[in-house]
Amino acid sequence: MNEWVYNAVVYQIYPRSFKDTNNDGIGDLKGVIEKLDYLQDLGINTLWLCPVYQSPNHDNGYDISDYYSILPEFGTMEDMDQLIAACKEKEIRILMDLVINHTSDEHEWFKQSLNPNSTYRDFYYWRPRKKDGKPPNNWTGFFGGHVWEQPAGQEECYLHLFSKHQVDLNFHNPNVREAVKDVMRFWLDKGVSGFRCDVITIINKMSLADGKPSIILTGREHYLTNPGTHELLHEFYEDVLQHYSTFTVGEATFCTIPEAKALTNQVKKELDMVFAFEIMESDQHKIKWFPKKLNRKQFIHAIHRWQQGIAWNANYFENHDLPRGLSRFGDTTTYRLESSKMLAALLLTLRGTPFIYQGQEIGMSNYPFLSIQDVKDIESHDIYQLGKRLKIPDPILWKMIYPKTRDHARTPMQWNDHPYAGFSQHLPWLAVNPNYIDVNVEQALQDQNSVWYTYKALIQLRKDHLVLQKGDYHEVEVGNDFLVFERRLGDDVIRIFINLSNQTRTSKYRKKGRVLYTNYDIISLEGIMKPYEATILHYQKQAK
Ligand code: TEU
Ligand code: CA
Repeated sequence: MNEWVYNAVVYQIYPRSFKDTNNDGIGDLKGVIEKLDYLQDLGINTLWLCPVYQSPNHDNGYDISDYYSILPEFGTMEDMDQLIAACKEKEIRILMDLVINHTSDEHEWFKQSLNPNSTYRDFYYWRPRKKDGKPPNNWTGFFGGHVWEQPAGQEECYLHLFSKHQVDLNFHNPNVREAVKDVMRFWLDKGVSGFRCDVITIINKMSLADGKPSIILTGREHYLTNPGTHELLHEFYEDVLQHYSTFTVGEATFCTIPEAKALTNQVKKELDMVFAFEIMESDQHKIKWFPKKLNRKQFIHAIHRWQQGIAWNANYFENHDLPRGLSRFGDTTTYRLESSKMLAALLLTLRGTPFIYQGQEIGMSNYPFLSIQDVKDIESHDIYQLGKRLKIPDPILWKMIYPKTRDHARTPMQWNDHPYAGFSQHLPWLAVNPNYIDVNVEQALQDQNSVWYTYKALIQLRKDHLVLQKGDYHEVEVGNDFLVFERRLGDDVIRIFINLSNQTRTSKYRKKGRVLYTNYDIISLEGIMKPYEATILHYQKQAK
């Protein structure tokens, strides 16, 4: 891992919802440029930009039709160049979203591949139906339903693990691998510093045989992380990444600790780190559409296991695919402030790279959507359609979809209390959370006690204390709904108390050392923690 990656603090931008400068209701690149001072003030030094490439937008940019141009709604390549230059000046690195498992069905490669004799045919997986007329295999997809589509006039079907507008690329074809490497080089040459690699653990399909029937993703044993995935990632490293000073984080669906270890092995050189999913499953029965009450023990133990299990984690509590972290792991009523700050303290003291999702720094929370009509996301709609086909009654279906619809995270960024939260002067593409009157950046900046200042202070704290960047993780006490741990580097020790419950909790250990941060005015220096308390202390190992 490159040295600078150790102190990266990443801020994820979902451009569509960040800042609209030409008042068409859609965020744009100029909006990102406009807010760079704001981001610099917060202290972050790396941006992850969700896809801004040309796209018909069936999945908000995760269906790319041209990797070499910018979606006009977001601006132009000149805007992108300007953003790269402006970031460089501020010493902010940019990570692009590398979506290579699939392209849009409007990508030129795919259009060419419609001709069975084209050299592009083999860029994708085209297969005939089975003799009995059934699809080529029994796999099921991420957005529900089967994964084969037979376009009108075609003899064969193509594979799509996501929507039918997202066609899976065939990485067994060397031309696909070379084409993807060219895309990577193009962006690195432009001056970006690396990639967030979309669904990287599913890119290598070992075979297209029928899968073991399962309620989730039948067929996944044929493509989840396998030897070919490792070879492919290493090849990207050898041929492209090692020639630049890069940062790579892979989105690792269904990834176990041993797999994450292998994917981030510093000797084998594949990825720097991965986004694991396990911690995010603590309020669902494995599948996100089967929600349950947050199991705090499960949450804490998963964090603990991943901290102990792998050398370097990509830490996050929310992103553009998840509901808001505060709504899931905190308290949006009585302890809104305390619990938002507690989550900030946990995120920024765990070992690994912290990823902050836009709006998290002001404590944005879930949107009170009332029905599927309020939601725009293709995933929610595809799942809704599947539910209808399965004859699930509407109220039950909505109870399954509401808690996890990705649109919770995608509502416009709340900049101030003006109409549309200062995001735009035009009706935004997705509704603004009504809480913008109280929860907005302008208000946060005026209040020294706001969540925003906790993020700022803790980002600074990481910069000031090398132990928070490089120190090891040590268990002190792993409770059912609290966690006490230490980061250690040489004689430097930082001890962190995190209470994830809305009750007072008592650790067997005391708050040893000098208080660097706490989210209450008055705290006990014994092991007693107030509801959602977060306290960070510093001491030297040898000092008494
Ligand atoms: O997400 C893939 C993924 O595994 C899930 O998080 C997905 O969003 C879904 O919720 C599974 O139920 C990535 C992107 O982050 C997502 O926005 C895209 O829709 C998807 O890949 C396809 O490119
Ligand atoms: Ca705009």
